[in-house]
Amino acid sequence: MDEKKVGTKTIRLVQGDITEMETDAIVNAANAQLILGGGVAGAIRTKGGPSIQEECNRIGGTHVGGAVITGAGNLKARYVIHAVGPRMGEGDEDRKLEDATRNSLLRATEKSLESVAFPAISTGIFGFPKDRCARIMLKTVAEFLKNEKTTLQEVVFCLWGEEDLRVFRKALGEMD
Ligand code: AR6
Repeated sequence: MDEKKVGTKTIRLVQGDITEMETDAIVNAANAQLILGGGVAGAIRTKGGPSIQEECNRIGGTHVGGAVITGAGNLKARYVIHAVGPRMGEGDEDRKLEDATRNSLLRATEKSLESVAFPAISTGIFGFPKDRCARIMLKTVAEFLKNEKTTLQEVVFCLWGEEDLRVFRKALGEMD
């Protein structure tokens, strides 16, 4: 199952490179210093150009679980939402991942955006298990779309590999 309706809104799963997404915003898997390193952040830095890091530098940083929004430079999306997921082993990881997801949805709503694409936050360099990430992020998004007043109509999960897509598909299928 690659799509789930939450009322009139949609959660969708796709496989691919998040920097190619044409959603209003894409979410970066960021660190608290907002220094764009490897993985998703590296792809955003390379394809988006220097303005995104420059804007991050002006913001300076945010807490783990936080999310800040910048322009998207040369990317197809209009905004990048930099969500700081937990590093595995630092403690309280599930709650921090939930917060990072929820804060991203709040930033998108504040800008009246209709669509946003997420990567599997924390599951690369930060070492968070993918199945646990899928359950937490999908549940947080579904509850947000169901309960909060939001302009968002579609939330996409853009998964890098086929195996990641399978893991998210399974978690989406197991949701109430
Ligand atoms: N599109 C979609 N997903 C991707 C892409 C892409 N282009 N590239 C990687 N992934 P990661 P983290 C997947 O490491 O674990 C950076 O240095 C990847 O397979 O990007 O939150 C930052 O600056 C994995 O499943 O993020 C931070 O310091 C998922 O995206 C730190 O890494 C997240 O992997 C953040 O680490």
